[in-house]
Amino acid sequence: MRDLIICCNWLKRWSNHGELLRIYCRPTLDLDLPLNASTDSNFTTLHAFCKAIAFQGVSDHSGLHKFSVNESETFWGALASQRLSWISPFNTVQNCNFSQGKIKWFEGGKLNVSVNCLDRHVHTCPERVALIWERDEPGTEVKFTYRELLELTCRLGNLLKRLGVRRGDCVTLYMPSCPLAVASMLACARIGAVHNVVFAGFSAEALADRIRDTQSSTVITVNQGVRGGKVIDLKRTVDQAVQNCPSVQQVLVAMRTENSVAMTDRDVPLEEEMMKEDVVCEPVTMDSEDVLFLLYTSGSTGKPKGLVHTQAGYLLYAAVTHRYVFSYQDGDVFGCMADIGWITGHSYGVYGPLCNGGTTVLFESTPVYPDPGRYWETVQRLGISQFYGAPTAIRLLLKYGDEWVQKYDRSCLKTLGSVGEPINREAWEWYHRVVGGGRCPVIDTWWQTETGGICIAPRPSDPDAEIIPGMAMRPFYGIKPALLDAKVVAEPSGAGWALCISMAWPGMARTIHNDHQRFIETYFQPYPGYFFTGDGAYCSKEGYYQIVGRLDDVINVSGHRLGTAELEDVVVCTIKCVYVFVVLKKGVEVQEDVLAQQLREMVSRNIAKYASPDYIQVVGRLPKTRSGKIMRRVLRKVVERKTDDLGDLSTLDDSEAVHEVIRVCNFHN
Ligand code: 6R9
Repeated sequence: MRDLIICCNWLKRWSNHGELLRIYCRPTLDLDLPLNASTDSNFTTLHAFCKAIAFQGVSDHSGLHKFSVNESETFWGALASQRLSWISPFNTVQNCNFSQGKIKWFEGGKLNVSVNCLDRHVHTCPERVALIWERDEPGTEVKFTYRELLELTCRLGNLLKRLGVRRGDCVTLYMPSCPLAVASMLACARIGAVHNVVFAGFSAEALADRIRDTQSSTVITVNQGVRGGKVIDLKRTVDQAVQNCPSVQQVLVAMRTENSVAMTDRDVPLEEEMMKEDVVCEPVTMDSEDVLFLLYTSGSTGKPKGLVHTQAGYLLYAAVTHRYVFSYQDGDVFGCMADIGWITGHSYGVYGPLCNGGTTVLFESTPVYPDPGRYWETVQRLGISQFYGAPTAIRLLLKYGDEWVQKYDRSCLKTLGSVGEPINREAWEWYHRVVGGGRCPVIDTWWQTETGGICIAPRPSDPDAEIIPGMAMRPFYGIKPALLDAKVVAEPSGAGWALCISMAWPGMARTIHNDHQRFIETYFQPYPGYFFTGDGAYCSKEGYYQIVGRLDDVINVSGHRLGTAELEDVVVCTIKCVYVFVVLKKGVEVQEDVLAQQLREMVSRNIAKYASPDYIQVVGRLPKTRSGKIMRRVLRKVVERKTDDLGDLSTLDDSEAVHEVIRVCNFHN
């Protein structure tokens, strides 16, 4: 059914309180818009939306995409008024100016994010499961309904208020993915505080840097974390960190394990104090552009950037992308494997699914604990419908072979998502063929902490539209990418063009905490009039995007710029001139010179002779960030012998991996 059908007596129906207005715009978008006539002052926007769609004859994905960028205000205005619950409606849809780095959406609107994620679902479906906490120990998951999560959030909100946390204050969380962490995020949102989640694997110094930058007076943590069967003393790390953070007045400590920890005067036993609080906590009325959270991300130089996201635009964008990119339906179980310490955990572990009234999985473990079948055993046991993981994990698991996947029933899976890095062809094919049994679309989603939500992905689109392995494919509604390269060469080569976005969207970051100038310089000055992503990309003549990787991972070989993803697709890893690092599959033994010969031939054949590797180095593992991205800029410094200038390593997962690479490189050269 390609024609637009607007379910027709909508004009008659819209005034019925709570009535659903359905706009069927098959096969791409199926908007269920709950209309509330008494509060809907934006009816005119919606009216314009319907008229415009009908008038423009939108009948497929590309038509709707065009509409969303040409009529961006109408598009986002209608979605915002209908998909969020407002305390008072907004006056303007957007007010943005890239050259000033000014990004404002839905000004004048008032709402509370926790009400949008909890209360409104408690009214309609209190016993629906909101969270499934997939604890480290398989088979011990704990479920929380919307009613329970609201109660937990309210108790925590009241506790924070009792401890003196006020609207606008920043609370730092250093916790693993767990219901108390989600409730803490939502409790901040409820009382108007700002949360700053720091991945609970960062060092005491990295944590201290982030606490100091935010001037948090309150930190929330757990006594110990449990991951991959190992116990990690998180409270001890917090103790070390706060020694150098004079702003911190109190540390709330939840008990993840039964082991007691030393408590000081500053420490507050979280569960005990929380249970003294009421299960009702009045939500604070927030402006659309008040800050919701800060999240730090490292740059290749300088100190980490605290990106700022605000209330309405972020929430709307997370919810809409969650629903349409993954085709999330009521009753589905959404399995985002990312930790809440990353933007992926924020947008698709917490805010997107909860805003949509969905059921979301909080995964505490690792892909290989207690064995490499963990993900698929979890899929079977929890009935996960959408599995959202990272290429680094997929590459790791494929090394162990297909049996670990095939042991488990994956018939509940509908969609497989990928995020964080380019997914090379081998991993893509394995994910599709073995994990999804050839049945589930693989959705490679490109986005960043800065973008707040997914910007390029194969879906939504016509359900039978093609998906090309290794390509993120199509811009999301309201996203208008531009490929520019005014700087280095006129023609794209190797690394592709600089991927920019030419107009604002609701989910984008608003500034860098305490450094608006850096925000402007980093994102808006390199290409005036555009948001610069820092990534390189190609676009095919069909308009499909392929992300090549960070432009700072680009290498220049004999005057040719080479992108890392392209080489990696052939051999799976590279560095300057070209220096290839190879990690062998488990149990594989090969003679290194034979391997080197084969790899050189493969690259010459599949890319070009000039790209053929000069050095090939087998290593046990690669330096990666804690979210699994290979730190190529660090590899480059190692082979350039600049090991005393490795840049910001605060996101490095395991510094031993760098030392190992340094050792083998020195040994061989
Ligand atoms: C969501 C997230 C952002 C950087 C981004 C890019 C890389 C993310 C990707 C991808 C190729 C994809 N990236 N998704 N590269 N294909 N599907 O990862 O945010 O941690 O801020 O990293 O990750 O280089 O610029 P963040």
